[in-house]
Amino acid sequence: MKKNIEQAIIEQIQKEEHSSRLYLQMAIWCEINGFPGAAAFLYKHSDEERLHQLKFIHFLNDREGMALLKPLETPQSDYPSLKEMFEKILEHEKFISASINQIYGLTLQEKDYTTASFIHWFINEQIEEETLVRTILDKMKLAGDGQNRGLYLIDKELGVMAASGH
Ligand code: OFO
Repeated sequence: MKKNIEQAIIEQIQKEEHSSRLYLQMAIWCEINGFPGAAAFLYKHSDEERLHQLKFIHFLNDREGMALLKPLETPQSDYPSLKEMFEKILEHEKFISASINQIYGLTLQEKDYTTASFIHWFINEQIEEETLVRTILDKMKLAGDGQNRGLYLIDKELGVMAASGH
């Protein structure tokens, strides 16, 4: 595997690990702020990011590269509202999508079609994740800002989604 692709994957491993910790910290915020459904959803999402991280690690190691773990920044721990938290999630997922697309572009440039095929799974995964977060945000907008009953119902729904594997 070319060094520049290996390096891009190592950086992606760091981003996926950060995503996992970011959502873990968000889950903690939800749990102590009375949103048990959103907490369950985000604990689960955090686990999924860890699986993404591992997927990149195993791919790199299997392709005669070597995965490296890099330092991580401290995730944001406080949020003005549940809606603003989900806006942050969408912004973060868009950032991750851009990063995945960049790696894909690099694999094509280097004619590394094996890695391109591997990255394809993540391209589809990002479409799904962004759509899911947009749907949740649309529901929150419909419920209206600060509407306790609406938020209660959305929280409940997030709990159901987490239990059913969203
Ligand atoms: Fe790894 O998909 Fe979200 O960040």
